[in-house]
Amino acid sequence: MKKAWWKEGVIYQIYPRSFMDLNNDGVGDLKGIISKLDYLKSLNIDIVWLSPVYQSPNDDNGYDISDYLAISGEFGDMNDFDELLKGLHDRGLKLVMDLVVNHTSDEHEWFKASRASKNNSKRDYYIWRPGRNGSPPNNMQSFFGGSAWAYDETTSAYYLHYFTKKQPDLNWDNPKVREEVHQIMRYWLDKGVDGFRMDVIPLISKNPEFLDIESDDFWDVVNKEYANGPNVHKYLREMNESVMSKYDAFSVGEGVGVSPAQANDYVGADRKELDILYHFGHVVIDFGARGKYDPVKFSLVDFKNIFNDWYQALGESGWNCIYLDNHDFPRMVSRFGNDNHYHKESAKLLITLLSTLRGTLSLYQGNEIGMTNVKFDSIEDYKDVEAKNAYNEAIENGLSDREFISALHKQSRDNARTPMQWSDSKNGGFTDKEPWIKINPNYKSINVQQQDNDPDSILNYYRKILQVRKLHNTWVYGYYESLDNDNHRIYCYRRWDNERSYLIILNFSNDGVTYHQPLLEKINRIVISNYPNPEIDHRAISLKPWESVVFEIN
Ligand code: ISL
Ligand code: CA
Repeated sequence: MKKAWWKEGVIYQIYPRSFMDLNNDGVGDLKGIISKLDYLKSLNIDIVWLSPVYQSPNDDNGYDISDYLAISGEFGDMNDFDELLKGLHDRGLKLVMDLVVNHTSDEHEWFKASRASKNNSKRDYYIWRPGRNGSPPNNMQSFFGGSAWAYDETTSAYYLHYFTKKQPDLNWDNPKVREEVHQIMRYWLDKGVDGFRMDVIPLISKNPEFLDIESDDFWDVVNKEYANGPNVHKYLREMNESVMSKYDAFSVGEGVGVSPAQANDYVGADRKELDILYHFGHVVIDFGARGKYDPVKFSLVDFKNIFNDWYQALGESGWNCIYLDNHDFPRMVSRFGNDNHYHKESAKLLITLLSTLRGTLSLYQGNEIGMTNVKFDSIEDYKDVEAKNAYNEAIENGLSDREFISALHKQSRDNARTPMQWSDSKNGGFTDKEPWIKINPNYKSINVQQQDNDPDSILNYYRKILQVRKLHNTWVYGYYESLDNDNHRIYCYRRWDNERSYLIILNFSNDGVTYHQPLLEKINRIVISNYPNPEIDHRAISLKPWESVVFEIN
């Protein structure tokens, strides 16, 4: 396995709106991040991924960009950005920007020109089609509800938008569009940024025929009809050749709609396309045929099988990203742990899992203190356009307000977007003013200040295991094998290379479990555990609820 700094480095994702508000207008800002640089360094992370900070009308919180070369006034200005970049580099940290180029905002100059007339020079920057007898060109749905086509009166035509109406999709078949994107990338790379997280990158190439879609299985449709279009690999190779390969920078693609079998077409070492892919396996594990608000039950065995399959599929060629949540998904401790009785234990267990799987580790702000989902009472408190659209659709379809609000409690993206909980003072120390989205009321007990002072806190465990990980390349590059894969309460696996061997045992249950494992005879030492003094007797370990132990074995 070829070594690289971006394979070993740990990514920490910042959602700037919700990280730290220094000028007290209720919205997080770049100066706020700058004020926390020493904190970031203290976490033992290596790379900061900034969700979009570009100019944007914020229909989708910055994922709708109206100027790729300008900083949003809400967040600060280019001087603040330069100061942030320097502050990170001075501390030996890297910076990755979010590159959102499947679509722009409808307020981008390109789209304003494109929609103005049929014969302007930017018309083909976007995807325009005539209607079919007063209906959209085909039956494709937007990810955020309703048709993926919007009718535009000025030129009596429809434009494609996979996300909101204010996020028109770019036409990547136009070489001028690709060159514009390359220029944007060069601008940021020349400034010194260390890479890009590429938003919905598998969606950029469209099948120009736009036939009607027959299947109604959400993920099947995303895989076959939205992602992995006819020219996606050509465009990524071109991007790599003319931009990325010229810099010591890396790319991590959001692998929406990519199956394990397709993964190495994007990240195989010989492909020269992307460096890392973060797949959707476990983050959509409970999505039903109609998507996230149609949830299905899953078992620990299903969960393990996803990690097993992706490990196999990427093999010794491709490279994975290891994460359990981000700004689009519920909080990991609420979804995969127990955020009630075993909050601390299960949060530490999940961090242990993440730290000991093969791939680049990507952590989200708040993971370090075990931030949880939030339960807002009213749709008014939800800010995400996706949540609001889904709510309206559900109510139209006859669901009650209460029913859908409780679905939002579980699945809303706003679970991950409440302000960072710095202290137990007003608004968690995030702002003095009304925050743009309400803070989770549990900030009084879950916050950085309190955990910083507690040697047994989630925060200090996180710092410690990331420190340990730096000494153990085996956790990054080593082989992986799941043991007793059918066990539905225990996730046990081995990681090894020519030099070292580790055994990881995680109790994913609220029960005490006596677990028999022959490899326990070969224990050399305990590397880290989330309870003091694990109880081992010969070939058995008596695990407490959500106990996790990492052993070095002979
Ligand atoms: O959020 C999702 C499910 O809850 C995903 O389907 C999401 O739409 C998908 O991951 C794409 O996400 C990315 O592109 C979107 C943006 O809203 C997300 O925040 C971004 O991460 C459009 O740019
Ligand atoms: Ca602010």
